[in-house]
Amino acid sequence: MTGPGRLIVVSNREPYIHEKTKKGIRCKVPAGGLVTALDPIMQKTKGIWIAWGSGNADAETADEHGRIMVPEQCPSYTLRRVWLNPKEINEYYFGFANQVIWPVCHLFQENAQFYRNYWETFKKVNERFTQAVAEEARPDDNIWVQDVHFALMPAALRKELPENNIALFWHIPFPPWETFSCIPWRREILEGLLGADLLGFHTASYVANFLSGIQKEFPEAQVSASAVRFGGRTTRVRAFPIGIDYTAYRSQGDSESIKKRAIKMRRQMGVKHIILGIDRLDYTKGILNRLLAFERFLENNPHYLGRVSFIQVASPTRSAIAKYKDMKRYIEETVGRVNGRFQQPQWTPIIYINRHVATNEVLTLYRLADVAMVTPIIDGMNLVAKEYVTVNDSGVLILSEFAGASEEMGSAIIVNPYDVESMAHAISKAISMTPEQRTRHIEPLRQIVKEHDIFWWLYTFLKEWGVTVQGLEDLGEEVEKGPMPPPFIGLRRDTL
Ligand code: ADQ
Repeated sequence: MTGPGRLIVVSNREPYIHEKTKKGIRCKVPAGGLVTALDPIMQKTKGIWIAWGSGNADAETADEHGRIMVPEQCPSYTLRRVWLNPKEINEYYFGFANQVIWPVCHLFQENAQFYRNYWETFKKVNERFTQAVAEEARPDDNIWVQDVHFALMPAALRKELPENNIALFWHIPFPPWETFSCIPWRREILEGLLGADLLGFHTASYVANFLSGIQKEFPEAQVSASAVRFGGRTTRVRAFPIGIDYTAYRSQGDSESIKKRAIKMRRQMGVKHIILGIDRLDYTKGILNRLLAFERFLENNPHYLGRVSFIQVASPTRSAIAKYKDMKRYIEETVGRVNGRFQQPQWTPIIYINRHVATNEVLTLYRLADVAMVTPIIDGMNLVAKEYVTVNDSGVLILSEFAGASEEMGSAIIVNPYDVESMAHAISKAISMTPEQRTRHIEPLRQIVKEHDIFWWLYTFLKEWGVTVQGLEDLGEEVEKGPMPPPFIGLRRDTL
């Protein structure tokens, strides 16, 4: 154990974005699992978060070094923004991260574009972020790199800052080697990752895929079940299933205002059963097959016509990329076709919301929905599954066997997201469960989320890393005691 030092987090997405609006500059919190998970932690540790300054008012709200204290109402940690020009955004973010690593790791190689300029800019941006960390870091700081965008940073940081503790958490699946090896620059990516002291993945199977890939690419490496010895140093590799801020979701979801909103919405909708899907509009999330399953369910169960509605919230994401545009079009055509086929004057089968919704609305929908369908084609973890069972007391979770969450939440109704017919059956099964069956179904799931919340994730990761972090010295004790009290405005997302 060393330290306690500060925690420096590096991620692509910043936790607070300043945008110009007609009403002046507004601060918003972006959708996405990573920010949702790490902001409460940073509020406790008061460290530094280094990220791409992506808002059009980011520069004018930060100082000359790109620094700003956040959150606005309760400044508790430093956000250091790194600036990228349009070419870099296009080639590093939309290009390499989202059209090379993302599709390949989600087994959609056919969606990948292996352009050399994407790779060159990816390297350049990784160097730029490495320099930003070097400017901020003290020798006892613990540098925790987040996600695939900075796969090259652990090795680069190791060269630049040999004394610091360095770790990386990979938030998406790590695919079998046969798939990963199609990336022409796979060797450099793996070498970059092996600069870390500790590498975290969501599940044991991603760890196994990674380790077997290392063995194939570097036959000289010594690979055990949880470590790689290569180039004279050791990198530990382990699964840490990410959780949510359970206490914050539970208490806010249980508030009177959310309960009232849910009751009002149900009355307005006038249906007996409500099914929910909430995702970023990504081809990995399985939205299309889920809608087809709902259509098949209506076809097979005409007595439910007029009595069940499906709410699909799909927040726009990466919409400049052709595959995302295509997916959006297919989904919207399907919504139109299914509604056109079944709609009645007083009843809409699929309610489709194509925008980012505020936290209060998300919580209301979780509270309201009798069934949540979390059916990605493949997903690193999927936090929606965990949020839903936390907020809803008597709902049913239909969960894809290919979401990382299914490793822990195996008592959900598990489905194969490619199998539309069986998903339609899962819907019938879920909505015909009695209130007692639902409560029996959801309670153990909630218990798992409660025990393995975000602070448990953090604690286990830091413990394995062997570091102690300023502000988190009592974390072990608090984790043992159970879920923690909610941090200040821990859940405020896009509501300012
Ligand atoms: P994401 O792919 O972004 O994260 P996920 O884990 O589902 O996916 O988290 C999405 C978050 O955004 C949730 O907190 C959800 O409530 C919120 N959200 C989604 N749609 C929204 C909408 N329309 N409006 C408002 N909020 C919305 C990546 C990986 C995941 C992994 C996380 C964390 O792809 O597999 O679980 O990182 O590691």
